[in-house]
Amino acid sequence: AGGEHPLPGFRLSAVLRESARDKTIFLHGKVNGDGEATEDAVVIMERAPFQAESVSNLLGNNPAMTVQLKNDIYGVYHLSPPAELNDIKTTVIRPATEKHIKKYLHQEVYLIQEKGEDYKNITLPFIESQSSSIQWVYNILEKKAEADRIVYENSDPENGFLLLPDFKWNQKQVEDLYLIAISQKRGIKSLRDLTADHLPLLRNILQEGTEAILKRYKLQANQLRIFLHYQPSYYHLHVHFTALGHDAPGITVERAHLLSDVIQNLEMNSRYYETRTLTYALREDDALLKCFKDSGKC
Ligand code: M7G
Repeated sequence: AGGEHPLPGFRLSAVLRESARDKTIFLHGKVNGDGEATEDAVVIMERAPFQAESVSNLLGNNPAMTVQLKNDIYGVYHLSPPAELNDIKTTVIRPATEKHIKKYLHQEVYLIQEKGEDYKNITLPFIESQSSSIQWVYNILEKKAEADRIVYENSDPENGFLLLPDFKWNQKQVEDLYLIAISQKRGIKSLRDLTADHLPLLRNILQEGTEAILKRYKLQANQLRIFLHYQPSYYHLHVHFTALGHDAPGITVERAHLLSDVIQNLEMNSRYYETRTLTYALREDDALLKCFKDSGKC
């Protein structure tokens, strides 16, 4: 739709969020779709992290530096970087759903204490009523998308997984390394579905995933933060691998569950995640929060 350009005729509707510290901006816009139609798009722009090698090459080549301030031993300069150092990573979601747009909008958040029975009575019916698509996951598993990005594959249909770069990572430097392992088996929605039956799968992800990352990126297992989200955004089991030194988004205590802890908990009690209360935050406009407020009328 709308020709070759990813954002034909982009018009800004709203700035959803921006962060001077993270050098990111999240936009909601309209683009031209088929014919007269317009489509919603979410665009995420972020300045790429520096790579020591390219900046040291640049500085070694006497680049033009315009002085902004000079005082004693302190100087601040403006340096126009060459194109390859001026990369703006741009993520486009199109057509974006209402949910995508809301995901990036700043909102008040509230904690939920979800008991095992709340999951069955409130959360599960809610998840099942949502049409949120995980087609992108199936595309990866079926090698219809991102096949050239796969870092490691265990093709066992029960206990296998695919490991590939998360789309949050530009793969240029390991400082902000971010990969995801996606279970070959379908139908495991989230942490809540895990039992001791899934231990072989989880151990494979931990063991083989860390080995593959060591081989390819030279980061050791003890330099990685390996975790699951609860709630996730996409209900097909996947595990996040991030560089420990990187403050990746989504690593807050109320959302991230270390894979090694998950494995141990299931070793101790197969029904651990079926029965225990799980705490997580929901945004003010999240329909699931409303379900909890209406005490289960979902
Ligand atoms: P999550 O815990 O379900 O939700 O993780 P989150 O997005 O709120 O963290 C899904 C993970 O998959 C995230 O880290 C996303 O950045 C990543 N991801 C999402 N999509 C749609 C894609 C995609 O199309 N390709 C790849 N490689 N990663 C994706």
